[in-house]
Order: sequence, then structure tokens, then C-alpha cells
Amino acid sequence: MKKVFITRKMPEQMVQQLAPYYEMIQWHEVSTPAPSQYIGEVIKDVDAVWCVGGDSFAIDTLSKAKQLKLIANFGVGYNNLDIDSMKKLNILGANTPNVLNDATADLAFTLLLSTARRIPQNMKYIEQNQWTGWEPYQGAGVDLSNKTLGIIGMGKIGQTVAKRSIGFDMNVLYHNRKRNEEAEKKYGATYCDLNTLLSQSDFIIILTPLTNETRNLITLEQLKLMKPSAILINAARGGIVNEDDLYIALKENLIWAAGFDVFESEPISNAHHLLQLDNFVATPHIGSATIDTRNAMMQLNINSLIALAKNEPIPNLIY
Ligand code: 8YV
Repeated sequence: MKKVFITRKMPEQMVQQLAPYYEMIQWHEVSTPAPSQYIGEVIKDVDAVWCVGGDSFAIDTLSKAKQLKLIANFGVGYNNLDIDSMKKLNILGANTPNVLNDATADLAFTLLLSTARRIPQNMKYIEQNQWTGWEPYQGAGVDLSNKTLGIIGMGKIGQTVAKRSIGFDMNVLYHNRKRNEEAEKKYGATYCDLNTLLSQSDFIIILTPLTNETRNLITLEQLKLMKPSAILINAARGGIVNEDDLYIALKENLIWAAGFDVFESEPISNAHHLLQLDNFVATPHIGSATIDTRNAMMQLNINSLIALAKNEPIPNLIY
């Protein structure tokens, strides 16, 4: 029987699907990863690893894994994995594409609407008993309809956001490594360079993976190109936007507001500098966090692991 290391406590009904195929070694905690020394020991004789986005494996850990064939990663983004080392060591990687497109696009739009209509601030206003009268601009935000939406990263999730923008009669610009004809045909999205997108969009949604090319893609220089009325949403990865520069831009009203689901170093606490600002809205990396989507993601990982055990073609390989 093959052996799998499950790096976090995953739901029992999901894990049990692996029981006919694997001897299972499961770390007993869900939110805290196992110590690296423990992982270094466990990984030595396992055939597969099931990990989450918060896990990473250094080259010296991977080198100890003499039988490891597959790392199944709970997430579509896999910047946590050292793909170059995995390739060198003939370890395959699998992820969870497509099943989270709707949930993540919904969250991106939720952040945009929450930021544009100042939902958290307005809720705080009631909670603090400040709703005592009426003024014309009380609680006022900005319209989404008929505005220009700039999407950075026109992959599957970007396209799902573009689809939603039709309901808001928005004009869509996008920037991507390559042109996406489907997005152009189906959703009327117009390709442009990054600076044009930044300067012409009313709202900018980041949905590109974190890579060497996209790390610090948005610094003060790019923030200064945006309209003072612009809203910046990041539903992709922390590290794409420089958080210190974003703080300056929001504080000095170089842009109007920002809504982020992802941060450079997660989890963040309430002491995070961006949370001290009135024009910043945050969620705790919940892009794919619906019960339906999380179940579907787990199922994809399980399918990949079972295929390995059965010696069948492995679905959702990264390379
Ligand atoms: C996960 C994600 O929550 O799919 C992704 O890329 O960021 C999220 O769906 C994350 O990977 C935790 O495992």
C-alpha cells in the first residue's frame, strides 16, 4: 500500500476516501503546519503529499523524499511550491483549477462592491450608534455601473470577473501575458498595456499569479498612474502590490480606496498598517471559501491522489 502525508487536519469524510489506497499520516492541526523537522522525517518514505497553500517544502526536505511522486496542492495558485526543484527530483504537482473560478470572481466583485459602497465602514457607523439623522452624502460611495474595469490577469478567474461585469454595464480593459480572444469576443474586453490600464480604469482587479515577474508589479510608481478616484482590488496573491506603497497611496488619497483578500505575509492581525486606514477593506484570504467550492477543491486533490495510487493518468497536473 502507498503512503500519503496529509499536512493538515482535513475533513474526515474527505480523508476517508483515501483509506482504501493509502496508509495515511496526517498532521493533527488544521491551521498550524507541522514543524519542519517532523516533515523532514515523515516525507522520507511517502509516495504522495497533500498540502495547502500555506505549506512549502525546501529543497533539502524534498531531497530526503526518496519515494515521493506527487504533491497535491489545495489551491489553484502554487507559488508556495518550489516547482523547479520538484521537476529536478521528478516529483509531480497537482492543483485545483476551475472549480474555484465562480467563488473567487464573486469575492473579487464583493470586495469591489464593499469598497465602492463602503459597506464595512457603514456597518461600523451603525454599530457605533452614529446613525442619528440624515445628510445627502451620508454613507455615500460610488457607482459601479458604466465605469471602466481593468483586469490584470485574464485567466479563467479574470474571465469569470469579466462575465460578471456585463451585469454592471462596465467597459472592460485587461492586461495579460498574452491576448485572450475568448475574453475579447465573449465579454468585449480590450487588451492594453499595464500603464494604459492603470491610468484609464476606474476600478482595477488583480487576478494574476504571483511569479518573479508579478512580485511588486504595483509600487508607488504604478499607484501614481491611477485616477485619484480609482479603487484597487487584490484577490490574487499578496506580494503583487507593495503594501507600504499602497499605504502611502491610500493615506495621501492618491487613489480612493482598496479592497484586499490577500497579503504579503498571512495571516495579518488587526495591527496591520493598512487596517488603520478608513479607505481600506480586507477579507482573510477567502476567495475560494464557500462550502461548495472548498469541497470541490478537496475532491480534485483526492482524485489526483487516487489516480496516482491506481497508476492511472493523474488529473490536474501543474506540468
Ligand atoms: C486557497 C487559493 O485558500 O486557490 C488558491 O490559489 O489561494 C485558495 O483557494 C489557498 O491556496 C489555501 O490552501
